[in-house]
Amino acid sequence: MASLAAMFGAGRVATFMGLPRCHDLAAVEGGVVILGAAGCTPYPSVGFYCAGAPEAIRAAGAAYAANLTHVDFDLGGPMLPEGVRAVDAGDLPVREEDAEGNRKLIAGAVRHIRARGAVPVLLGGDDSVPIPLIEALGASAGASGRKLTVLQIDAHIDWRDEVSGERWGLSSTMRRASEMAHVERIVQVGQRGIGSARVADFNDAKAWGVGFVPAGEVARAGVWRAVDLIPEGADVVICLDVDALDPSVMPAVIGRTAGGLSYWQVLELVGAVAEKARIVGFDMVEFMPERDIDGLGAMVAAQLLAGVVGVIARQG
Ligand SMILES: [Mn+2]
Repeated sequence: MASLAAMFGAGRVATFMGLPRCHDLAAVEGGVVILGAAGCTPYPSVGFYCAGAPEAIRAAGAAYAANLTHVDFDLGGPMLPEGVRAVDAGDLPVREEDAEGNRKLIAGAVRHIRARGAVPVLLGGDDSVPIPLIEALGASAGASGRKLTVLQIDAHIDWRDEVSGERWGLSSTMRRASEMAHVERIVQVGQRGIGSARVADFNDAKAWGVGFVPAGEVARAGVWRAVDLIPEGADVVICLDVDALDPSVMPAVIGRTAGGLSYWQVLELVGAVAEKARIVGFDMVEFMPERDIDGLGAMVAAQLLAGVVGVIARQG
C-alpha cells in the first residue's frame, strides 16, 4: 500500500494536494482559499466530534499532490486552469470552550477572504461551522447589492430552533440562515430517513419558502429541479454535509442513512450551480474520521473537494 502510494508520487504534504500554504489572508489575491475549522458551536454531549476532518481530508488529498497539473477527468482538465490560484490557509485556532469566539474567528476569516476577491472553501468540523460562514457572506453580498442563496446538501434539514438551549449548534444551521436579512433563498437537497426534524420544523421551513428536493427525488429524477430552484446569476453559498452522500461511498459520518446522493450527483449539482449562478462560498462538514472504513470516505471527500475547487476556479 505504501509503495503504491509512492508510485503515484504521494508524500507527506501539509496542505490539501500540496497547494501553496497561505500564512496571511491579507496577501490573498483572488482564486480559492481552503481553510479548516475543527468545530464551532459544539453540543456538550458530543464536543468537536469532527475535529480530525481537515487533517484526514488533507492526508487523502496528498495522494494527488504530485499530479496536481495532470488531467482531472471529473473536470476535463487540470484542477486549476491557467492563471487561477488556490491556496490552503491551514486551520483556524478554534477552541471547544469558546463557541462565540469561534464564530467570530470563522466570520472574520471569511470576510477577509471575500475582501481579497477569493472564494472561501471551509473544511469543518461539524455542521455548526457554516453559520458564521453564511453570516459573513452578507457583507460581500451587501457590498455588491446582491442577495444570497443558500444551497444546503444534507440528509437533514437542520431547522431546529434550539437543542438543550443551544441556538447556534449543528441542528439549527438552516433555521439561523433563514433569519439572516441577506439570505433571500434556501434550497435544501438530500433529505431522507428519520433525523432530528420535527413536523413543526419542516412546516416552518416550507412556510419560509425553502425549496426541498429529497434524496428520493434525486435518485429518481436527478438534481435538475434543485438547479432550477437556484436563481439565475445569484450569489450562492453551498453547504455540503457529507452525510448527503450515500454511506456506501461516505461511511465517515456519525449517523449513516441509506439512499443518499452519489458522488456524481453532488458534483453535477455543484457544477450546474456554477454555470447558472456564482458560488461565493463552500463548506464541507460532518466528516468523522473515526467512522471511516479503510480511508474510503476520506478518499471520496478529497476527490470531491478537488472537483469543487476546480469548478469554482472555472467560474466566470
Ligand atoms: Mn446532516
